[in-house]
Amino acid sequence: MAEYDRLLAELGLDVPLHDELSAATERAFGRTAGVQRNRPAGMAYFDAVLHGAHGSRIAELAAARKAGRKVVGTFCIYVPEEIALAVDAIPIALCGGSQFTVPFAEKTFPRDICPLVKSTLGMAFSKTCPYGPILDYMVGETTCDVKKKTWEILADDTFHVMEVPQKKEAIDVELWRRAVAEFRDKLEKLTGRKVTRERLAESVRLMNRKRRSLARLAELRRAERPPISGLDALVVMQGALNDEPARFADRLDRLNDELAARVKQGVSPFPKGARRVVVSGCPSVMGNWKVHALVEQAGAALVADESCTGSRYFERLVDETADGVEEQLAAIADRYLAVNCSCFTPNNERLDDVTRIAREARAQGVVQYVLQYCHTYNVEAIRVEAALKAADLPSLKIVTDYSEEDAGQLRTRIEAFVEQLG
Ligand code: BJ8
Repeated sequence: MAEYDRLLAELGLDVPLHDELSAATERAFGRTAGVQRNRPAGMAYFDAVLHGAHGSRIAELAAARKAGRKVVGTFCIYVPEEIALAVDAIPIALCGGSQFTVPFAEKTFPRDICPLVKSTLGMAFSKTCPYGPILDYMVGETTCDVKKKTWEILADDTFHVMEVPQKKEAIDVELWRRAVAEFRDKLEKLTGRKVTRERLAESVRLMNRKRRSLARLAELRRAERPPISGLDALVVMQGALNDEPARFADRLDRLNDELAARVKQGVSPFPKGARRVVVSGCPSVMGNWKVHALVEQAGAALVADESCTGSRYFERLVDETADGVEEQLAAIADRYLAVNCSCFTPNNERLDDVTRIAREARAQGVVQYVLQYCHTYNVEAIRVEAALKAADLPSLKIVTDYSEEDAGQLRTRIEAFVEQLG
Protein backbone atom coordinates (compact mmCIF):
# COMPACT_ATOMS: atom_id res chain seq x y z
CA MET A 1 0.00 0.00 0.00
CA ALA A 2 2.94 2.33 0.79
CA GLU A 3 3.53 2.81 -2.95
CA TYR A 4 0.21 4.67 -3.11
CA ASP A 5 0.77 6.81 0.00
CA ARG A 6 1.77 9.79 -2.10
CA LEU A 7 -1.41 9.59 -4.15
CA LEU A 8 -3.50 9.21 -0.98
CA ALA A 9 -1.77 12.25 0.57
CA GLU A 10 -2.44 14.26 -2.61
CA LEU A 11 -6.10 13.30 -2.28
CA GLY A 12 -6.11 14.83 1.21
CA LEU A 13 -6.28 11.60 3.18
CA ASP A 14 -4.96 11.15 6.71
CA VAL A 15 -2.30 8.67 5.54
CA PRO A 16 -1.16 7.36 8.99
CA LEU A 17 -4.79 6.73 9.96
CA HIS A 18 -5.42 5.16 6.58
CA ASP A 19 -2.49 2.82 7.24
CA GLU A 20 -4.19 1.79 10.48
CA LEU A 21 -7.43 1.12 8.60
CA SER A 22 -5.54 -1.00 6.05
CA ALA A 23 -3.84 -2.96 8.82
CA ALA A 24 -7.22 -3.58 10.53
CA THR A 25 -8.70 -4.77 7.21
CA GLU A 26 -5.70 -7.05 6.62
CA ARG A 27 -6.14 -8.55 10.08
CA ALA A 28 -9.86 -9.19 9.42
CA PHE A 29 -9.01 -10.78 6.06
CA GLY A 30 -6.16 -12.76 7.63
CA ARG A 31 -8.38 -14.43 10.23
CA THR A 32 -11.20 -15.21 7.75
CA ALA A 33 -10.62 -15.61 3.99
CA GLY A 34 -6.84 -15.53 4.38
CA VAL A 35 -6.58 -18.59 6.66
CA GLN A 36 -8.43 -20.95 4.34
CA ARG A 37 -6.63 -23.89 2.79
CA ASN A 38 -6.98 -25.34 -0.69
CA ARG A 39 -8.12 -22.10 -2.29
CA PRO A 40 -8.47 -22.05 -6.11
CA ALA A 41 -5.43 -20.47 -7.81
CA GLY A 42 -7.74 -18.03 -9.62
CA MET A 43 -8.59 -16.38 -6.29
CA ALA A 44 -5.25 -14.56 -6.41
CA TYR A 45 -6.78 -12.04 -8.81
CA PHE A 46 -9.80 -11.36 -6.60
CA ASP A 47 -7.62 -11.05 -3.50
CA ALA A 48 -5.65 -8.45 -5.46
CA VAL A 49 -8.87 -6.57 -6.28
CA LEU A 50 -9.61 -6.38 -2.55
CA HIS A 51 -6.11 -5.35 -1.63
CA GLY A 52 -5.99 -2.84 -4.47
CA ALA A 53 -9.29 -1.18 -3.61
CA HIS A 54 -7.50 1.62 -1.76
CA GLY A 55 -4.42 1.60 -4.01
CA SER A 56 -4.21 0.39 -7.60
CA ARG A 57 -7.94 0.91 -8.26
CA ILE A 58 -7.73 4.48 -6.96
CA ALA A 59 -4.75 5.15 -9.23
CA GLU A 60 -6.73 3.70 -12.13
CA LEU A 61 -9.78 5.85 -11.39
CA ALA A 62 -7.64 8.97 -10.94
CA ALA A 63 -6.06 8.32 -14.36
CA ALA A 64 -9.49 7.80 -15.93
CA ARG A 65 -10.63 11.13 -14.50
CA LYS A 66 -7.60 12.85 -15.94
CA ALA A 67 -8.60 11.41 -19.29
CA GLY A 68 -12.03 13.04 -18.89
CA ARG A 69 -14.19 10.26 -17.45
CA LYS A 70 -16.51 10.92 -14.49
CA VAL A 71 -16.62 8.73 -11.39
CA VAL A 72 -20.04 8.13 -9.83
CA GLY A 73 -20.33 6.74 -6.29
CA THR A 74 -23.32 4.55 -5.37
CA PHE A 75 -24.65 2.94 -2.18
CA CYS A 76 -27.17 0.42 -3.44
CA ILE A 77 -27.55 -2.15 -6.19
CA TYR A 78 -30.74 -0.38 -7.25
CA VAL A 79 -28.67 2.23 -9.10
CA PRO A 80 -28.49 1.05 -12.75
CA GLU A 81 -24.83 0.75 -13.71
CA GLU A 82 -25.72 0.39 -17.40
CA ILE A 83 -26.76 4.04 -17.60
CA ALA A 84 -23.53 5.32 -16.06
CA LEU A 85 -21.48 3.13 -18.40
CA ALA A 86 -23.47 4.36 -21.40
CA VAL A 87 -22.18 7.90 -20.82
CA ASP A 88 -18.67 6.59 -20.22
CA ALA A 89 -18.88 7.27 -16.47
CA ILE A 90 -17.51 4.78 -13.93
CA PRO A 91 -19.98 3.60 -11.27
CA ILE A 92 -18.37 2.52 -8.03
CA ALA A 93 -19.97 1.09 -4.87
CA LEU A 94 -19.06 2.99 -1.71
CA CYS A 95 -20.42 0.89 1.17
CA GLY A 96 -18.06 0.25 4.09
CA GLY A 97 -17.58 -3.09 5.82
CA SER A 98 -14.95 -2.22 8.40
CA GLN A 99 -15.50 -1.76 12.14
CA PHE A 100 -12.43 0.50 12.25
CA THR A 101 -14.26 3.57 10.92
CA VAL A 102 -17.54 3.09 12.83
CA PRO A 103 -16.47 5.21 15.89
CA PHE A 104 -15.73 8.18 13.62
CA ALA A 105 -19.36 8.21 12.46
CA GLU A 106 -20.64 7.77 16.01
CA LYS A 107 -19.12 11.14 16.96
CA THR A 108 -21.91 12.90 15.07
CA PHE A 109 -24.40 10.24 13.97
CA PRO A 110 -26.53 8.15 16.35
CA ARG A 111 -24.88 4.92 17.54
CA ASP A 112 -28.08 2.96 16.99
CA ILE A 113 -28.06 2.92 13.20
CA CYS A 114 -26.81 0.17 10.92
CA PRO A 115 -23.04 -0.53 10.87
CA LEU A 116 -22.89 -0.45 7.07
CA VAL A 117 -23.95 3.20 7.06
CA LYS A 118 -21.75 4.08 10.04
CA SER A 119 -18.70 2.41 8.51
CA THR A 120 -19.26 4.23 5.20
CA LEU A 121 -19.73 7.62 6.85
CA GLY A 122 -16.84 7.00 9.25
CA MET A 123 -14.48 6.51 6.32
CA ALA A 124 -15.43 9.88 4.92
CA PHE A 125 -15.33 11.66 8.31
CA SER A 126 -11.94 10.20 9.27
CA LYS A 127 -10.37 11.08 5.91
CA THR A 128 -9.55 7.45 5.20
CA CYS A 129 -11.83 7.02 2.16
CA PRO A 130 -9.87 7.57 -1.05
CA TYR A 131 -13.04 7.44 -3.13
CA GLY A 132 -14.61 10.64 -1.73
CA PRO A 133 -11.98 12.96 -3.22
CA ILE A 134 -12.13 11.36 -6.69
CA LEU A 135 -15.90 11.29 -7.05
CA ASP A 136 -17.63 13.63 -9.47
CA TYR A 137 -21.10 12.64 -8.38
CA MET A 138 -22.89 10.53 -5.77
CA VAL A 139 -26.20 8.72 -6.06
CA GLY A 140 -28.25 7.79 -3.01
CA GLU A 141 -31.70 6.22 -3.04
CA THR A 142 -34.90 6.14 -1.03
CA THR A 143 -34.61 2.59 0.26
CA CYS A 144 -34.28 2.32 4.05
CA ASP A 145 -34.90 5.15 6.51
CA VAL A 146 -31.32 5.52 7.69
CA LYS A 147 -30.07 6.04 4.16
CA LYS A 148 -32.85 8.47 3.22
CA LYS A 149 -32.16 10.65 6.27
CA THR A 150 -28.38 10.46 5.76
CA TRP A 151 -28.68 11.75 2.20
CA GLU A 152 -30.45 14.85 3.54
CA ILE A 153 -27.31 15.67 5.49
CA LEU A 154 -24.84 14.85 2.71
CA ALA A 155 -26.81 16.18 -0.24
CA ASP A 156 -25.50 19.00 -2.36
CA ASP A 157 -25.64 19.60 -6.10
CA THR A 158 -23.20 16.75 -6.73
CA PHE A 159 -25.52 14.32 -4.93
CA HIS A 160 -28.62 12.88 -6.53
CA VAL A 161 -31.23 10.81 -4.70
CA MET A 162 -33.08 8.26 -6.83
CA GLU A 163 -36.70 7.67 -5.91
CA VAL A 164 -37.03 3.93 -5.30
CA PRO A 165 -40.70 3.08 -4.66
CA GLN A 166 -41.90 1.08 -1.65
CA LYS A 167 -44.26 -1.20 -3.56
CA LYS A 168 -44.33 -2.87 -6.97
CA GLU A 169 -47.81 -1.94 -8.24
CA ALA A 170 -48.41 -0.33 -11.65
CA ILE A 171 -48.13 3.17 -10.15
CA ASP A 172 -44.75 2.24 -8.63
CA VAL A 173 -43.47 0.82 -11.90
CA GLU A 174 -44.36 4.12 -13.53
CA LEU A 175 -42.64 6.13 -10.78
CA TRP A 176 -39.50 3.99 -10.97
CA ARG A 177 -39.31 4.24 -14.75
CA ARG A 178 -39.44 8.01 -14.37
CA ALA A 179 -36.71 7.89 -11.72
CA VAL A 180 -34.52 5.87 -14.09
CA ALA A 181 -35.14 8.36 -16.92
CA GLU A 182 -34.31 11.23 -14.53
CA PHE A 183 -31.07 9.46 -13.58
CA ARG A 184 -30.22 9.30 -17.29
CA ASP A 185 -30.85 13.05 -17.58
CA LYS A 186 -28.62 13.80 -14.58
CA LEU A 187 -25.76 11.74 -15.95
CA GLU A 188 -26.07 13.24 -19.42
CA LYS A 189 -25.77 16.67 -17.80
CA LEU A 190 -22.81 15.58 -15.68
CA THR A 191 -20.83 14.11 -18.55
CA GLY A 192 -22.06 16.19 -21.48
CA ARG A 193 -22.69 12.92 -23.34
CA LYS A 194 -25.94 11.51 -24.73
CA VAL A 195 -27.25 8.07 -23.87
CA THR A 196 -27.64 6.54 -27.30
CA ARG A 197 -29.28 3.31 -28.36
CA GLU A 198 -25.90 1.84 -29.33
CA ARG A 199 -24.08 2.81 -26.13
CA LEU A 200 -26.92 1.54 -23.99
CA ALA A 201 -27.09 -1.75 -25.90
CA GLU A 202 -23.35 -2.15 -25.34
CA SER A 203 -23.51 -1.47 -21.59
CA VAL A 204 -26.54 -3.77 -21.20
CA ARG A 205 -24.62 -6.57 -22.93
CA LEU A 206 -21.58 -5.94 -20.73
CA MET A 207 -23.51 -6.02 -17.46
CA ASN A 208 -25.51 -9.06 -18.57
CA ARG A 209 -22.26 -10.81 -19.40
CA LYS A 210 -20.94 -10.04 -15.92
CA ARG A 211 -24.19 -11.32 -14.38
CA ARG A 212 -24.01 -14.54 -16.42
CA SER A 213 -20.47 -15.17 -15.17
CA LEU A 214 -21.60 -14.64 -11.58
CA ALA A 215 -24.58 -16.93 -12.18
CA ARG A 216 -22.19 -19.62 -13.45
CA LEU A 217 -20.17 -19.28 -10.25
CA ALA A 218 -23.42 -19.72 -8.28
CA GLU A 219 -24.18 -22.84 -10.30
CA LEU A 220 -20.72 -24.31 -9.68
CA ARG A 221 -21.21 -23.79 -5.95
CA ARG A 222 -24.23 -26.10 -6.11
CA ALA A 223 -22.04 -29.11 -6.97
CA GLU A 224 -22.16 -32.05 -4.61
CA ARG A 225 -18.57 -31.22 -3.64
CA PRO A 226 -18.52 -27.39 -3.94
CA PRO A 227 -15.22 -26.38 -5.57
CA ILE A 228 -14.98 -23.05 -3.74
CA SER A 229 -15.80 -21.84 -0.25
CA GLY A 230 -18.61 -19.40 0.44
CA LEU A 231 -16.02 -17.01 1.83
CA ASP A 232 -14.10 -17.00 -1.45
CA ALA A 233 -17.33 -16.60 -3.42
CA LEU A 234 -18.01 -13.57 -1.22
CA VAL A 235 -14.55 -12.15 -1.97
CA VAL A 236 -15.41 -12.48 -5.69
CA MET A 237 -18.76 -10.74 -5.17
CA GLN A 238 -17.18 -7.90 -3.23
CA GLY A 239 -14.77 -7.45 -6.14
CA ALA A 240 -17.74 -7.28 -8.51
CA LEU A 241 -18.81 -4.05 -6.82
CA ASN A 242 -15.41 -2.41 -7.30
CA ASP A 243 -13.61 -3.78 -10.34
CA GLU A 244 -13.82 -2.75 -13.98
CA PRO A 245 -16.69 -4.93 -15.32
CA ALA A 246 -15.17 -6.41 -18.50
CA ARG A 247 -11.89 -7.29 -16.78
CA PHE A 248 -13.80 -8.72 -13.84
CA ALA A 249 -15.93 -10.94 -16.10
CA ASP A 250 -12.83 -12.19 -17.95
CA ARG A 251 -11.09 -13.15 -14.74
CA LEU A 252 -14.24 -14.70 -13.33
CA ASP A 253 -14.65 -16.83 -16.46
CA ARG A 254 -11.13 -18.15 -15.91
CA LEU A 255 -11.86 -18.87 -12.27
CA ASN A 256 -15.10 -20.62 -13.27
CA ASP A 257 -13.17 -22.84 -15.71
CA GLU A 258 -10.79 -23.78 -12.91
CA LEU A 259 -13.74 -24.50 -10.63
CA ALA A 260 -15.41 -26.67 -13.27
CA ALA A 261 -12.19 -28.73 -13.46
CA ARG A 262 -12.13 -28.99 -9.65
CA VAL A 263 -15.73 -30.29 -9.70
CA LYS A 264 -14.70 -33.02 -12.18
CA GLN A 265 -11.70 -33.94 -10.04
CA GLY A 266 -13.72 -33.82 -6.82
CA VAL A 267 -11.50 -31.09 -5.36
CA SER A 268 -13.27 -29.14 -2.64
CA PRO A 269 -12.29 -27.07 0.39
CA PHE A 270 -14.92 -29.00 2.36
CA PRO A 271 -14.85 -32.55 3.67
CA LYS A 272 -17.33 -34.99 2.17
CA GLY A 273 -20.75 -34.68 3.79
CA ALA A 274 -20.26 -31.10 5.04
CA ARG A 275 -23.65 -29.59 5.89
CA ARG A 276 -24.88 -27.21 3.20
CA VAL A 277 -25.99 -23.75 4.30
CA VAL A 278 -27.31 -20.61 2.57
CA VAL A 279 -26.77 -17.11 3.95
CA SER A 280 -29.69 -14.78 3.36
CA GLY A 281 -30.31 -11.14 4.24
CA CYS A 282 -28.14 -8.02 4.47
CA PRO A 283 -25.16 -7.45 2.20
CA SER A 284 -21.59 -8.28 3.36
CA VAL A 285 -19.46 -5.62 1.72
CA MET A 286 -15.68 -5.36 1.47
CA GLY A 287 -14.05 -5.63 4.89
CA ASN A 288 -16.87 -7.74 6.32
CA TRP A 289 -16.29 -11.52 6.24
CA LYS A 290 -17.45 -12.18 9.80
CA VAL A 291 -20.58 -14.35 9.49
CA HIS A 292 -19.41 -16.24 6.41
CA ALA A 293 -16.22 -17.18 8.25
CA LEU A 294 -18.09 -18.28 11.37
CA VAL A 295 -20.45 -20.49 9.35
CA GLU A 296 -17.63 -22.22 7.49
CA GLN A 297 -15.39 -22.46 10.55
CA ALA A 298 -18.31 -24.33 12.15
CA GLY A 299 -17.81 -26.99 9.47
CA ALA A 300 -20.61 -26.03 7.06
CA ALA A 301 -20.26 -25.43 3.33
CA LEU A 302 -21.80 -22.11 2.35
CA VAL A 303 -23.39 -22.94 -0.99
CA ALA A 304 -25.35 -19.78 -1.90
CA ASP A 305 -26.00 -16.18 -0.85
CA GLU A 306 -29.42 -14.57 -1.12
CA SER A 307 -28.27 -10.98 -0.67
CA CYS A 308 -27.07 -7.90 -2.53
CA THR A 309 -23.58 -9.39 -2.36
CA GLY A 310 -25.09 -12.53 -3.84
CA SER A 311 -28.08 -13.53 -5.95
CA ARG A 312 -29.81 -10.14 -5.90
CA TYR A 313 -26.89 -8.59 -7.75
CA PHE A 314 -26.70 -11.04 -10.63
CA GLU A 315 -30.02 -12.87 -11.00
CA ARG A 316 -32.28 -11.66 -13.82
CA LEU A 317 -30.90 -10.04 -16.95
CA VAL A 318 -31.89 -6.86 -18.75
CA ASP A 319 -33.87 -7.67 -21.90
CA GLU A 320 -31.36 -7.21 -24.74
CA THR A 321 -34.06 -7.16 -27.40
CA ALA A 322 -35.49 -3.81 -26.27
CA ASP A 323 -35.01 -1.38 -29.14
CA GLY A 324 -34.67 2.38 -28.82
CA VAL A 325 -33.50 4.36 -25.79
CA GLU A 326 -36.89 4.71 -24.10
CA GLU A 327 -37.65 1.01 -24.48
CA GLN A 328 -34.16 0.09 -23.30
CA LEU A 329 -34.51 2.33 -20.23
CA ALA A 330 -37.84 0.66 -19.43
CA ALA A 331 -36.18 -2.77 -19.74
CA ILE A 332 -33.42 -1.64 -17.38
CA ALA A 333 -35.95 -0.23 -14.91
CA ASP A 334 -37.95 -3.47 -14.97
CA ARG A 335 -34.90 -5.62 -14.29
CA TYR A 336 -33.85 -3.52 -11.32
CA LEU A 337 -37.36 -3.39 -9.88
CA ALA A 338 -37.23 -7.20 -9.75
CA VAL A 339 -34.54 -6.97 -7.04
CA ASN A 340 -36.34 -8.10 -3.90
CA CYS A 341 -34.95 -5.86 -1.15
CA SER A 342 -36.68 -5.91 2.23
CA CYS A 343 -37.39 -2.18 1.86
CA PHE A 344 -40.39 -3.20 -0.32
CA THR A 345 -43.83 -4.08 0.95
CA PRO A 346 -45.13 -6.66 0.55
CA ASN A 347 -42.03 -8.61 -0.39
CA ASN A 348 -43.41 -12.07 -1.07
CA GLU A 349 -41.06 -12.51 -4.01
CA ARG A 350 -38.09 -12.57 -1.63
CA LEU A 351 -39.69 -15.40 0.34
CA ASP A 352 -39.94 -17.33 -2.92
CA ASP A 353 -36.34 -16.45 -3.79
CA VAL A 354 -34.91 -17.65 -0.48
CA THR A 355 -36.68 -21.00 -0.61
CA ARG A 356 -35.93 -21.49 -4.32
CA ILE A 357 -32.24 -20.65 -3.88
CA ALA A 358 -31.94 -22.95 -0.87
CA ARG A 359 -33.61 -25.77 -2.80
CA GLU A 360 -31.47 -25.24 -5.91
CA ALA A 361 -28.34 -25.39 -3.77
CA ARG A 362 -29.69 -28.45 -1.92
CA ALA A 363 -29.10 -26.61 1.34
CA GLN A 364 -30.01 -28.18 4.66
CA GLY A 365 -30.41 -24.86 6.44
CA VAL A 366 -30.42 -21.08 6.10
CA VAL A 367 -28.62 -18.49 8.22
CA GLN A 368 -30.52 -15.22 8.16
CA TYR A 369 -27.94 -12.48 8.39
CA VAL A 370 -29.28 -9.21 9.81
CA LEU A 371 -27.10 -6.18 10.43
CA GLN A 372 -27.87 -4.57 13.77
CA TYR A 373 -30.60 -1.88 13.50
CA CYS A 374 -31.57 -2.97 9.99
CA HIS A 375 -35.27 -3.10 10.81
CA THR A 376 -36.54 -4.21 7.40
CA TYR A 377 -34.46 -7.41 7.24
CA ASN A 378 -34.92 -7.99 10.96
CA VAL A 379 -38.72 -7.88 10.86
CA GLU A 380 -38.95 -9.62 7.48
CA ALA A 381 -36.96 -12.48 9.05
CA ILE A 382 -40.20 -13.64 10.72
CA ARG A 383 -41.85 -14.26 7.35
CA VAL A 384 -38.67 -15.72 5.86
CA GLU A 385 -38.42 -18.17 8.75
CA ALA A 386 -42.07 -19.20 8.28
CA ALA A 387 -41.59 -19.69 4.51
CA LEU A 388 -38.49 -21.79 5.14
CA LYS A 389 -40.26 -23.83 7.78
CA ALA A 390 -43.05 -24.57 5.32
CA ALA A 391 -40.36 -25.81 2.92
CA ASP A 392 -38.89 -27.99 5.69
CA LEU A 393 -35.77 -25.88 5.99
CA PRO A 394 -34.45 -24.93 9.43
CA SER A 395 -33.11 -21.40 9.84
CA LEU A 396 -31.12 -19.38 12.32
CA LYS A 397 -31.34 -15.61 12.62
CA ILE A 398 -28.13 -13.77 13.47
CA VAL A 399 -28.30 -10.07 14.35
CA THR A 400 -24.85 -8.57 14.56
CA ASP A 401 -22.59 -5.61 13.78
CA TYR A 402 -19.04 -5.39 12.45
CA SER A 403 -17.29 -5.74 15.81
CA GLU A 404 -15.73 -8.95 17.09
CA GLU A 405 -17.31 -8.59 20.53
CA ASP A 406 -20.04 -11.16 19.95
CA ALA A 407 -17.92 -13.59 17.91
CA GLY A 408 -17.68 -16.20 20.69
CA GLN A 409 -21.41 -16.21 21.35
CA LEU A 410 -22.21 -16.35 17.61
CA ARG A 411 -19.75 -19.19 17.12
CA THR A 412 -21.56 -21.26 19.77
CA ARG A 413 -24.98 -20.61 18.22
CA ILE A 414 -23.82 -21.30 14.67
CA GLU A 415 -22.01 -24.51 15.67
CA ALA A 416 -25.14 -25.77 17.43
CA PHE A 417 -27.25 -24.91 14.37
CA VAL A 418 -24.90 -26.63 11.91
CA GLU A 419 -24.69 -29.72 14.12
CA GLN A 420 -28.46 -30.24 14.12
CA LEU A 421 -28.76 -30.06 10.31
CA GLY A 422 -29.46 -33.44 8.96
S1 BJ8 B 1 -31.23 -3.25 -2.45
S2 BJ8 B 1 -30.30 -4.41 0.81
S3 BJ8 B 1 -28.08 -2.52 -1.23
S4 BJ8 B 1 -30.97 -1.00 0.25
S5 BJ8 B 1 -28.30 -2.99 5.92
S6 BJ8 B 1 -28.29 0.38 4.78
S7 BJ8 B 1 -31.14 -1.76 4.20
S8 BJ8 B 1 -30.35 -0.55 7.44
S9 BJ8 B 1 -27.84 -2.08 2.31
FE1 BJ8 B 1 -29.29 -2.42 0.68
FE2 BJ8 B 1 -30.03 -1.55 -1.69
FE3 BJ8 B 1 -31.70 -3.02 -0.27
FE4 BJ8 B 1 -29.56 -4.13 -1.30
FE5 BJ8 B 1 -30.42 0.07 5.28
FE6 BJ8 B 1 -30.41 -2.42 6.18
FE7 BJ8 B 1 -28.33 -0.88 6.60
FE8 BJ8 B 1 -28.88 -1.70 4.17
